[in-house]
Amino acid sequence: MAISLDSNGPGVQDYYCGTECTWCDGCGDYGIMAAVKRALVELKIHPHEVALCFDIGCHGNASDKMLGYRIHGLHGRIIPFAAGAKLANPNMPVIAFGGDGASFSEGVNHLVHGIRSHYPMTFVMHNNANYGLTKGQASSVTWQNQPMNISPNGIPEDTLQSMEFIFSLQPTFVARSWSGDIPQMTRVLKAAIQHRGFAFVDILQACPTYNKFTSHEWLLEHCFDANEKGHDPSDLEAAKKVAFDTTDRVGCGILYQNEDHPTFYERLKPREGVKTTAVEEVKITDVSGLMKEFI
Ligand SMILES: Cc1ncc(C[n+]2csc(CCOP(=O)(O)OP(=O)(O)O)c2C)c(N)n1
Repeated sequence: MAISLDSNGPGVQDYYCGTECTWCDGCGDYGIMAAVKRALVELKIHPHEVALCFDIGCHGNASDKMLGYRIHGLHGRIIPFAAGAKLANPNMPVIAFGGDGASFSEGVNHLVHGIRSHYPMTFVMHNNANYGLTKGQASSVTWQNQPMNISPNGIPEDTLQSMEFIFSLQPTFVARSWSGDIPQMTRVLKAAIQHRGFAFVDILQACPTYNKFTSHEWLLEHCFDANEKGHDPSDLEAAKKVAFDTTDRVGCGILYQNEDHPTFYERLKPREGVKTTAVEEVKITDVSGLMKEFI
């Protein structure tokens, strides 16, 4: 990743966008996006140097609430958009944002292939454990027995064990944080942005309007910083233990990090030794002859 070493890095104000926020009072999206801006500023990345790719959902409305090169995709499809941007211009940091609905239902296939492809990008999952934008339906990570809109008696399905699922895909970077802890999210996001492969960042997000079971207060009480308690992110087995066991407390921080695995781009034989990026190789091609064949 080519991060600007300009000592005159941006300030948070450089990411400021005047569009009015429409998130509910107390929504975790405010804290998450504050941490994203802080991470970018601390890494001295200017708005014109980063691609910010937003899925559809409450979180996706951040696409017009901070500056940067921004894409607002289709529900569940932001990972392929973001991967395409990164492969076209590997020098540019690419951050994709998606909800738990998009990530574990509509776009779960893309999450699977994003992780196993080792696309060099960051994926931030705004995990409010429900479908926020469409007014609080259960997602696959909603707790069972929780009355939600459309399922007032609780969901009949099992709740997805999301971290077991993520670790089954042999990821190289897994972190968890929560929307009330801006310093921790900032630290985690900085490491994720600098990771050379696919960085999966699960942010447990307060949703005061629809999620009544993991509220800001619940998260404050249950989340702890596993790294501060001595968790070593290079230890895969220890990482799984912290990630899976959330019975009493929820371990946060950088859970697993492996910088030794090659990325998708590094495995692409045709790009070996090529100094230009795909985006620099774009040229105008005359297709009129080809079109004539169809007339
Ligand atoms: C393929 C597709 N399915 C469903 C929808 C309708 N839809 C738009 S936003 C949304 C909920 C988003 O939930 P989530 O991804 O968890 O994000 P949140 O709003 O909670 O941030 C749904 C179901 C859609 N736009 N496209």
